[in-house]
Amino acid sequence: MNDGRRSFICGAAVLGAGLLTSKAARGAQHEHEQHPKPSPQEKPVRGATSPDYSAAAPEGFLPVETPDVPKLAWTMDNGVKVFHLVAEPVRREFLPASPYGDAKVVDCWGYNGAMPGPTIEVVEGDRVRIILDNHLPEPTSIHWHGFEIPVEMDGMPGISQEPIPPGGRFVYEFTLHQHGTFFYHSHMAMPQMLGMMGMFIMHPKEPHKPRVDCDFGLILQEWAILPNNSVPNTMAMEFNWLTINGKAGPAATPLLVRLGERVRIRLVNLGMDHHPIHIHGNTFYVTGTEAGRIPEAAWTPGNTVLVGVAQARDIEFDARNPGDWMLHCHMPHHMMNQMASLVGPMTHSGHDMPAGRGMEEGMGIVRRGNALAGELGASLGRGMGLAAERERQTTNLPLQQQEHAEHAMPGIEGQQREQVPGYPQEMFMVMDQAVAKPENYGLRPGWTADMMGMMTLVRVLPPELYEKIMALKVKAQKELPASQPKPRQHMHNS
Ligand SMILES: [Cu+2]
Repeated sequence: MNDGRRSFICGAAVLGAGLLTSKAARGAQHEHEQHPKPSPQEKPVRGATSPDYSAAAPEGFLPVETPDVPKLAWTMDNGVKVFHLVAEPVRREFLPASPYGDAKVVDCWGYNGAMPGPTIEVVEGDRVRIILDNHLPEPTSIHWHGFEIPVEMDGMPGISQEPIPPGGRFVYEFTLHQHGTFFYHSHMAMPQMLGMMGMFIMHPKEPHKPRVDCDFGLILQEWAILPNNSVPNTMAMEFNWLTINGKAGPAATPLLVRLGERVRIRLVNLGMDHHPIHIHGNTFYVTGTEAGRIPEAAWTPGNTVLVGVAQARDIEFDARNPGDWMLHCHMPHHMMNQMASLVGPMTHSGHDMPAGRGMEEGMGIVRRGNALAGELGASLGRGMGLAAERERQTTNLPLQQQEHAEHAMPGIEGQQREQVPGYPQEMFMVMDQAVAKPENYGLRPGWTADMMGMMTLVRVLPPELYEKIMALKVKAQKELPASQPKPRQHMHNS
């Protein structure tokens, strides 16, 4: 019944039955892609993705780390870099199981078993061939977003190529003269909202200056997923799950930086909303867009950068301030998992959710009446507070949160407290154990409490702690062969 961190109630029948029952904590279920990089002699194989950031990076270039997303390995054929993508359904765990509920596993579409699709890394001037096999039940193609390539390679079904039928294959081949943060995606709108996209990094031949010591890539996505449902509603206009590289906070793997290093973070947005991405404790410069490098004279300082739909933004900063700094979208509703605004009012208002009405209405699907009708829509999310008088002074939180809120206000206790309009509003769910991994070592106990939605951490670590975590990663890697990225190697950077 608990369908993620923010539990919905799915009907009056379940209101009293077990909503408050905590499930036993389960171990974190990390996903491990085990695809070794093929040797140059081998033909590309399906799912030939490498979890080792350095293995699939062009030699001599600082690999771009895309936490929680594998890299796509390639083979060389007569001077052409050959990649192999398979479009297919992918089940993705947004959030592991925790005492608050089951794992949130979502039926997405992606590439090579990954959602977002594996990161492709090439160098300006490369000639690349991308073999695309369609293992989806419907036609597809790939659009290379912003690439200046011949139109017949543009991946526009109907316009520049025949749609690739289920079971079919299309071979894209082009020479790349650009550099920067790019991405690839299906040009069908609905499949985009199921996750069909991936990052495509083009390193410049000549490294940018000043050079960076670490380079990260993050893909921002949003999802509308009904309670107890695993398939995103691609037609909904309101979103209740927000992810970075396919993980919702606190499951997103933090970005590890050694104190004093220069950092680049590449942000890509392909969804329905813009995302003002904010970092704590550091001032960055915006150094690139989806079309490549911005001349230094035009860099603008900031701590929040608006990443619009279909845009990419590169930010860079010198990590001089030690600490575990939040990096997150600042849209308040993008800092939540499984928006719970529907549950509190219904339970607090003294009116059980009427039998026979589902939560679909809460996502904007009104099956009868109008969206603001008091007997229907208003209590179900869209018109919150607009129609039904009885809901105006009630909270937004699910029952388990209401029970959890125990902070006393001087002079206001018990029932009195419950009469404070809006009470309670705080949302805390501690799930440190569920997301335990080397990258989270040393974080303050309870750090997961307020990590939700489109949110991760940039950990600027003193050398000792940095080395300790790298050692833990190596140890974890040995225990789970080929499943964890290796520590970053210092190379030429770009
Ligand atoms: Cu956002």
